[in-house]
Amino acid sequence: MDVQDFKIQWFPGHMTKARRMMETQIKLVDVVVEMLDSRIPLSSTNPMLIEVLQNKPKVVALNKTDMADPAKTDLWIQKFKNNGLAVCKIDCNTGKGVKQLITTIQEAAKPVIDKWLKKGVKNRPIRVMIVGIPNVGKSTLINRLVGKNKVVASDRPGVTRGQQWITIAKGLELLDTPGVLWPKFDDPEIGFCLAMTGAIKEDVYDRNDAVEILVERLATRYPEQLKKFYGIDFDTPDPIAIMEKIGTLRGCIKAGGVLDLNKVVQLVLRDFRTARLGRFTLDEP
Ligand SMILES: Nc1nc2c(ncn2[C@@H]2O[C@H](COP(=O)(O)OP(=O)(O)OP(=O)(O)O)[C@@H](O)[C@H]2O)c(=O)[nH]1
Ligand SMILES: [Mg+2]
Repeated sequence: MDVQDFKIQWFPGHMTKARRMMETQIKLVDVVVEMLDSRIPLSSTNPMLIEVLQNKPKVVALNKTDMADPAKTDLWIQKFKNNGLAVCKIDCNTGKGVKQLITTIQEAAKPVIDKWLKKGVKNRPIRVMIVGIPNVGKSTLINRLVGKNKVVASDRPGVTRGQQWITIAKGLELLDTPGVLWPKFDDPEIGFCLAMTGAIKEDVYDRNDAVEILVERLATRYPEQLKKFYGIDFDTPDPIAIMEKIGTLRGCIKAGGVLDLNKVVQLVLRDFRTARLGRFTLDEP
């Protein structure tokens, strides 16, 4: 299975609605935080946002750093900085980096605040809109900042539907938005990365195809981790042979002693998505 043959049956209507809502709200916003998944900093960047966000100051937040390859995350951070972007690495599950993110947002808002001060406007809260692909952790960040479960966050794409402003401490107001994808992926690689990290619902792509590509990729880039975690050995990154080995060891066998490929696929996907298998970055910096 070549990643260039990987297909996604697309496009959910509520995303168009979400985009329109963003276009309306952007007028009220001082700073935009684009949350990316640090396992796929490139594939999780929404090319559509450039038009929608106009020239608002932007801060990039690389989330889920606890699940990504730390060395690659640092390379990505450097790359974003080289491109002149304000960028922070965060982990919303533990709150690591969140303080630094707030500081960076305040710095990005400084020109706007100075303009207000000239007009005599004091103590106006900074309005921040959080945007990003589905399931990247936008609602989790807001809950962490407010210190309670103000908005619903859950491990499924498409949880947030409406938009709501939430006041947090330090003179900030945050707007949670529904995760947005774009109508067409220029490269099947992007669809693959979004599918594997959980931004796309499973009913629009072939899970077995996707995991075959994933296993081949991990076996090529991170062979030692794969070998160690499953207690297997291999010389070439042949995904089917590797999945057979995993299946045999883990008892994914159907009646008659045949390999239950669906079960292996489910297992590998779970181990990958929970990061028990290891910390991986799918997009190369
Ligand atoms: N490991 C890890 N998990 C995270 C992190 N941030 C969020 N999550 C998990 O990711 C899942 C999705 O989080 P949400 O906050 O609902 O994502 P969202 O971006 O609001 O998703 P939509 O509303 O569907 O667009 C949840 O299971 C979170 O617990 C993180 O930094 N690390
Ligand atoms: Mg949400």
